[in-house]
Amino acid sequence: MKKHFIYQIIGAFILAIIVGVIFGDNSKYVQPLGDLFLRLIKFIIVPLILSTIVVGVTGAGDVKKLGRLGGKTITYYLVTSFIAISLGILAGIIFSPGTGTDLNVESTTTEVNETEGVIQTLLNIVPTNPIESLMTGDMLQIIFFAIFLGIGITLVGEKAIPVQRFFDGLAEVMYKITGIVMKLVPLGIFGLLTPIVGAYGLSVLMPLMKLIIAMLVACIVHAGVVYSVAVKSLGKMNPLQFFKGIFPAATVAFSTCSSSGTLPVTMKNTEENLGVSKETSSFVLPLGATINMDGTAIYQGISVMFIAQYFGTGLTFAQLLTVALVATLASIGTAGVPGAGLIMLTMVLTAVNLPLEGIALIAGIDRILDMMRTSVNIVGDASAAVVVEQSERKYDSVAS
Ligand code: DAS
Repeated sequence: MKKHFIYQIIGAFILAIIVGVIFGDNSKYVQPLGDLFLRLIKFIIVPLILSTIVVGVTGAGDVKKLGRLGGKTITYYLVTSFIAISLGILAGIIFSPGTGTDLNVESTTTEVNETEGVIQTLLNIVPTNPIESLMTGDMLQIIFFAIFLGIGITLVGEKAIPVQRFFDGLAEVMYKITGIVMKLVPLGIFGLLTPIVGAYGLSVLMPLMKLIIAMLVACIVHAGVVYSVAVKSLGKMNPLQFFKGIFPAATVAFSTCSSSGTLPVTMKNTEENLGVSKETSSFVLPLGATINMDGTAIYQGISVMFIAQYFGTGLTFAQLLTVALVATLASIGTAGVPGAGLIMLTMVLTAVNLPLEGIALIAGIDRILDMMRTSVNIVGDASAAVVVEQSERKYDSVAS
């Protein structure tokens, strides 16, 4: 990652805060710059994810290696997500205010709409019409389709080489287009962040500062401890080199609040700065951007504890376990788009019979929490890519 690019990103952040504070609500006039950047990102996501996963799966070479790669990736994701949710619950217990705090929330009187159960969420991953999934941008279904397309190509072999070549070419084209779009990252950060700083200012954050601080501390502890230990012990990489290498993608995730939207940058940083092969990154990262969301898992844990305390509802151990399971699955089912975690929070609150009024409590500052959780989400994905890459290298050296 070129040094001046990082300085441009940091400069965009600082400028966004200055302009936001000075112009307040009027800073919304730079929003179109952010919207343009988000549209360009959305424009490349579907063909990029489809082609890179097919390339990642076929690149594995044989179904056996594919099974090994998938097994390691999913195991890593589930373990780190469970640690994240446990940390979120712990932070929620430590930081959430006593009952009857000074926040008064109008009852949202929203019916507890039937959130799709866990089973339905998992069933929805299987597309009934993959072309429709591509058109609607249903990430989990696109990933399912791409993985099976790759497995099919691998199993067919010779006859499917033209199909494999098509996706190899499409992936290269998408990488090139991504590189062009990425040059606009500083502009996008400025256009997205300035209106948020202008809208929220600093005063409105005061009453919910505890929740924001809890989220910040839990995210720093999770990323700083879990990912450092993982990349050092399993990835054989200096944690400082890891965090420096993934920093640009983390800033894009912070500004866009979209793991999927940040995916092109995550892949670029992971390959160019962290030395992960395209074969590993194009399998581990698109999958992670959609199903691995440690930041979201932390957010679910903290939010549930904050809401339970706020409404004076203690949670039994069994309910805490339910929160841990449902929040882990909720983070898997959360789409890599802004605000998706807040929607999934209804699933977790429902699972432990907590009032949905709690959503109104959090919605006001959700964008700020989303910035932190999305950054952790993509850093977690990158840590998985480093760990899986190292284990594959070790495997290859042993196998050869
Ligand atoms: N913003 C989502 C993402 O892109 C995470 C969330 O909303 O929880 O990862």
